[in-house]
Amino acid sequence: MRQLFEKLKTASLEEIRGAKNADALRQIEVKYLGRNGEFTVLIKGLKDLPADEKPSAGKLANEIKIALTEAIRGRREILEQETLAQESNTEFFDTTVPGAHYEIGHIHPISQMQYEVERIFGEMGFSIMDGPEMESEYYNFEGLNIPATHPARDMQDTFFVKNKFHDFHGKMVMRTHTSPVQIRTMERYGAPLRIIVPGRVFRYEATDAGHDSTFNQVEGLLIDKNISLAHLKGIMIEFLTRLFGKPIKVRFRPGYFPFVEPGLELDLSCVLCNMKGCRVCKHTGWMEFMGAGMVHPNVLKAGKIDPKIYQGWAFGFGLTRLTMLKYGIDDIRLFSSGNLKFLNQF
Ligand code: FA5
Repeated sequence: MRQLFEKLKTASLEEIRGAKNADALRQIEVKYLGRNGEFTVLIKGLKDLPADEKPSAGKLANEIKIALTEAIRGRREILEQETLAQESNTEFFDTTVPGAHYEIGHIHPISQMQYEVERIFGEMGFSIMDGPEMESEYYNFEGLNIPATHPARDMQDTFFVKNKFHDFHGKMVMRTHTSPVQIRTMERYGAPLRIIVPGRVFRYEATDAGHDSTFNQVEGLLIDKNISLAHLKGIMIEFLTRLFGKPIKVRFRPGYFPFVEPGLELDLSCVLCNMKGCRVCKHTGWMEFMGAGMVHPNVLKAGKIDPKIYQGWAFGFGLTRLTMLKYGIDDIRLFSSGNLKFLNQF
């Protein structure tokens, strides 16, 4: 009897494992465990065994029944998963349905303007420089001829950063302008130089439509022999004309910055009314554009350049304000607002 049971167990388990689909598995189940199944019939026969063999044979029959039931359940699960996988693979896929639309973002208008400025100055032989946004007091002020007691320090309210720095370099500040990179570049590369420095600057300032506490500037520095303000005028006319795509005039007015001598302010002909007079240029035909001047000898010395041999000019304009001018934007705060209705226009 035991041999019969074992033989049946081996044969049925093999068939179960080999069942190709749910129907085949059901037939195997009926064949062995159905009302007249082979295994059922054997169990029925247990009653004819001698009394002393009945308990062990009954136990064995029970174990085999559990093993078969488990094997059938396991095989059924595997077959169901296989069927599901096949169905998803062969599922109809309509290639004409439009795909999902994902927002991929684009370049911020100030960065777009920065790349344009870099391209134009690059074409005129200027290199693009970079410098740290957190600066030492030395590079932001003293090296630029603005000592601690100088009233010109009041021109730029400053965020000081709690941090230790070299004694000679003073405290750390968020740079108030891009001018510190003038000295860093002179120290590193010496003369002659022809660079622009686009970058973010920070001022402790109440914000309004025209002022922000974080904004972008572009510094310019040209150092060589026999350099005059005429070169600055020529470069700026060329730059602005290429940028606005129409002839632009510039004019100098006296201005004061401790790091230039003489210092000046540069205005450009109103790009909105072409000098006919409008509300934006206050009917003067001119717009304020930037500070500039001949680099002060003390600044050249701080940059380890001999002022008796070399001279040059520097300028600094607001890249954020230039972007406003180019696109007629009337509130500077829009740039950092994260307002997509605004940003998606560029
Ligand atoms: C300077 O920062 C000087 N470093 C510029 C300079 C460089 C002069 C080299 C001489 C030689 P000023 O503080 O004026 O200068 O700032 C320059 C430009 O930054 C301004 O013309 C203006 O366009 C922009 N600007 C100044 N303050 C703000 C502000 N709060 N928000 C937005 N733009 C500003």
